[in-house]
Amino acid sequence: MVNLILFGPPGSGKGTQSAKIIDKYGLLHLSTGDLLRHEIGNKTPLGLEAQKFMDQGLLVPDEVVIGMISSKLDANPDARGFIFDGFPRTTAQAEALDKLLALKKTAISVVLSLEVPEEELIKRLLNRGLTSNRPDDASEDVVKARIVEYHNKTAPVADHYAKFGKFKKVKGDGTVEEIFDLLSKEIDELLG
Ligand code: B4P
Repeated sequence: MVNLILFGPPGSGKGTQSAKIIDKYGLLHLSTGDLLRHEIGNKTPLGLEAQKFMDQGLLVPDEVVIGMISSKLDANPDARGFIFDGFPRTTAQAEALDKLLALKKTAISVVLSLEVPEEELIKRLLNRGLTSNRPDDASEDVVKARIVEYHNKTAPVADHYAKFGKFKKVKGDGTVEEIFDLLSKEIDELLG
């Protein structure tokens, strides 16, 4: 079983590349951003709670996203492997994920980190904001708040996995296909 984390700051292309990876490798895609937007779209209590944080560019509380991921893992016992997109985003989430996977007698195989210059991230997100209707892409202030959250809370997740030799950086600026080729090489190596 192969379990990947696609890691990187907001706008680094995690969602874009995940879509291509699931097509090629048949892994199950778990994107906390997509799951949260689904809850918001259905106006569930969880969604209404999450929206307050997301609209300000802040991370949603750990217990909310950990609970969502735990349910998805339980609901898919026969998956060949998972690609975690946008999760874990804090060290507490990473520790919880390690425990959840250990209960299923598996573990993270590798964390692939998309490295993109900050000015390119801001450009991509504001550009998506022109058409996406996503409040968290709509203004430069909120986009910058997301990048600050990333540096303060998410970047330390890299150290958590580097300790186990599972953290790899991949160049994340270039065309979508160029980046996908680099990611595919890493995954092919893993699959042997
Ligand atoms: P996410 O939905 O995870 O989204 P993201 O970080 O904005 O983007 P991603 O890196 O996937 O970029 P994408 O491919 O879309 O998070 C949204 C919010 O949800 C968070 O801020 C937080 O509030 C909440 N949340 C989610 N998970 C959480 C967690 N675990 N804990 C707490 N809170 C959580 O690409 C972005 C844009 O760039 C697109 O327009 C794309 O077309 C473009 N693009 C992609 N690759 C490109 C390339 N190579 N060249 C040019 N443009 C490119």
